[in-house]
Amino acid sequence: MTTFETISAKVRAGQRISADEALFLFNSNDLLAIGELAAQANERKNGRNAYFNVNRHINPTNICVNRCAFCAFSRTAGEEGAYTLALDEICRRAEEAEREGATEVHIVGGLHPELPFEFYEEALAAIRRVAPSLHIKAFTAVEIEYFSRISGLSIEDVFKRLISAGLGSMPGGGAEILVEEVRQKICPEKISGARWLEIIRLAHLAGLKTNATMLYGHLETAAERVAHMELLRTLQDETGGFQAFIPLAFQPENSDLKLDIKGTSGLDDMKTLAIARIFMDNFDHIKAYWIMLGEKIAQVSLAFGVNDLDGTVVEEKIGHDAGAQSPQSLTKEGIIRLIKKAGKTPVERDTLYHPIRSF
Ligand code: V47
Ligand code: SF4
Repeated sequence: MTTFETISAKVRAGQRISADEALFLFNSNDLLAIGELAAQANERKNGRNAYFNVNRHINPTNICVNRCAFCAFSRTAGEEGAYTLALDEICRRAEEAEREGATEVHIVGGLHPELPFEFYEEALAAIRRVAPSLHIKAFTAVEIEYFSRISGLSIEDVFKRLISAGLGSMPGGGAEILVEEVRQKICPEKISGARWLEIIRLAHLAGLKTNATMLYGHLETAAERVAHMELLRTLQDETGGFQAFIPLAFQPENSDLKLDIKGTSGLDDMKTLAIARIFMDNFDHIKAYWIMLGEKIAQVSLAFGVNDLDGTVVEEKIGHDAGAQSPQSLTKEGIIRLIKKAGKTPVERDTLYHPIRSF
């Protein structure tokens, strides 16, 4: 019979817990016990260190042919608020980021009906020219699949071309919930969960590190969250190409998902992050994305198994278009203060988790 004690004994012995055991934890309200277990699992991997990076997000366009029901960021071409950045503007933002001490640009956007694949290739090459020290973390598996469709290139060739233009790694977006039944309700136009996993597998085979996200707090069940995490854990066993797992708390404003919810609760956020740490035993990093969680929840999560707070971001659109109440940007000093007050050692990292400096 599953009890908290049997799960706890496994985790303390460094053994993997099953999907049923993870579900047992979701059904428990003993947040402190779950958090303590997650904190131990994290400390074994990361000691007292908590990572952050200095980065800037750039979203080249919000025009998207998909229009996922949960997404308040996307627009149809011609709709009010639709935009596409010119290459010059993308370069200006990257240059400014480098000048202000960023080590990374994080680039994701909508699936634009007219921009050719070469636009994205040129954007990477241009960023590399104007800001050569920046690591370019760009494009979700959903965008990569779209590039293959619009260019007629294979996924492998899309990766080859983007890597030679300057792509350094990939963020973890587009995963949402990988279980098809949920996916059909929240983003029916998007590539399937199986296809998302396949493209990420090909990214790892091409030598790219990626992250993985999970959009939670809409109409998925706890069992579906666990199934999502299990699919990622299985792929990680195979490739080892994932760096961080990032649960993204759903922001409900301005979305077409007509749910009677006001966003996730602090308890659910904390439990989800802690269970992710315990269950995803082959992921080194569990990231609390402070943009969606708010600074306070993100800070407290450092005591519940989290070891990464993402970055300075500078300008955030996806969460804020959906009503996120967090600021657009945190300064490096702000993140350092937040981590220190939580009793951890702030470590600035580069995109690939090489430490740059401890504070
Ligand atoms: O895939 C869209 C999510 C993702 C909403 O890899 C929403 O380091 C909440 O993936 N409420 C894009 N979430 C952002 C993303 C990300 C962010 C930070 C770091 C990394 C990383 C990746 O944003 C989308 C989708 O899952 N999203 N709408 C919403 N209303
Ligand atoms: Fe487009 Fe991505 Fe928004 Fe879906 S989540 S509508 S694919 S920008």
